[in-house]
Amino acid sequence: MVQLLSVDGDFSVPKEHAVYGELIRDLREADFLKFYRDMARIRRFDHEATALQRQGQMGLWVPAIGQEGAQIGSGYGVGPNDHIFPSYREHGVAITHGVDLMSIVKMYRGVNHGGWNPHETRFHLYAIVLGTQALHATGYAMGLNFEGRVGTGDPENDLAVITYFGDGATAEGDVSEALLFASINKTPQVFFCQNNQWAISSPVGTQTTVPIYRRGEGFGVPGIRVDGNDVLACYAVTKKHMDDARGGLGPTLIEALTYRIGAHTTSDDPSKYRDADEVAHWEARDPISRFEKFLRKQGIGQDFFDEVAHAGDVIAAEVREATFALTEPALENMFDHVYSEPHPLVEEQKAWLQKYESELGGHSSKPDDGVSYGGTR
Ligand SMILES: Cc1ncc(C[n+]2csc(CCOP(=O)(O)OP(=O)(O)O)c2C)c(N)n1
Repeated sequence: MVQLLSVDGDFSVPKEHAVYGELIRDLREADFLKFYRDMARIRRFDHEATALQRQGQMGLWVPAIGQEGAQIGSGYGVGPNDHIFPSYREHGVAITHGVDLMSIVKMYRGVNHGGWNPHETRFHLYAIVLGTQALHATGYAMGLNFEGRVGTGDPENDLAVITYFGDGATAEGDVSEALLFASINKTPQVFFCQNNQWAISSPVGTQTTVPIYRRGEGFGVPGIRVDGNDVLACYAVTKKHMDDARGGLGPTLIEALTYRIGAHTTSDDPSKYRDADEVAHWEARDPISRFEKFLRKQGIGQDFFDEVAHAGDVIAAEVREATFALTEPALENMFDHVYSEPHPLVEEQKAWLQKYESELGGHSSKPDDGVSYGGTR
């Protein structure tokens, strides 16, 4: 397993992982501070979103607490033009590629169509159906091969694709099919599995009998395991294998060993199926406090941590205020983007609902959900 930061925040590079260590040596203090700021920001947002769901402001919230190291580290390891195919928990990765926090809130409130424009962000829409995004990513990566966007050495031209999924999703046929097609077609692609140990109430041992990073071997996709609570290792391993993929060396499966500290979603009570001792074990390996120890050892003072805590309070207040100000979207929105061309059945259903609503006295809506869908949808 690649680990560059000990639980006590000491940085060291084992000889066999020198290639990853070199990538960290290229980073500056500003990069380290950015990693910390973003991990803290997304955790503060996560707590606020959970509170908003409890107050009835969102239908559901999916917390990513404990997985910030895997998400922020890997997110920054992805190149600026690469494409990202996430599952529904990748809020940390989302902010490393410019997705606005309120877009995520709106999606879980159910007032927009998925949240953001993948054409602008290259961060594709959250996949709720487990494993489908692995196939979408492989298909996209096959297209990059087809268009000659791989291995030319031109940084403006070459691209790679990353897909995120959980340990439970590896038991879906879609992930196996995606690995096979990636291998056969030598796609420019990374499969990034966050093994957070649980698929709702099913422990990882019920999904696989071999370590997840080895699950690609039979398909011809090499794998590597990284400490998912070590933001630096996650950055370096992702960057290395995305760079290799862009350069034409084919796909890699990365397993980030981490832990879902919170509930699966706000509809779940994990105390029903797992021990408090297990949670405490992983809380002691928290990615944010580990990185804080590292930064303090680098001489970063209390002022910085105070500033980040204050920024978190400001963001939480802004998100809260913006959520309270949300209005219902226009009724037509749920019909308008189902097909790219008008469809008679959809038109009929829309007309029926409009008539029904008008009989009830009208639908109080705002004609814009705040998302620009661009020209590619
Ligand atoms: C095809 C499919 N089957 C079942 C579900 C219901 N479901 C939602 S999340 C989940 C567990 C997923 O666990 P994992 O892949 O480990 O990801 P995590 O939620 O832990 O991030 C299940 C079974 C689904 N969304 N899609």
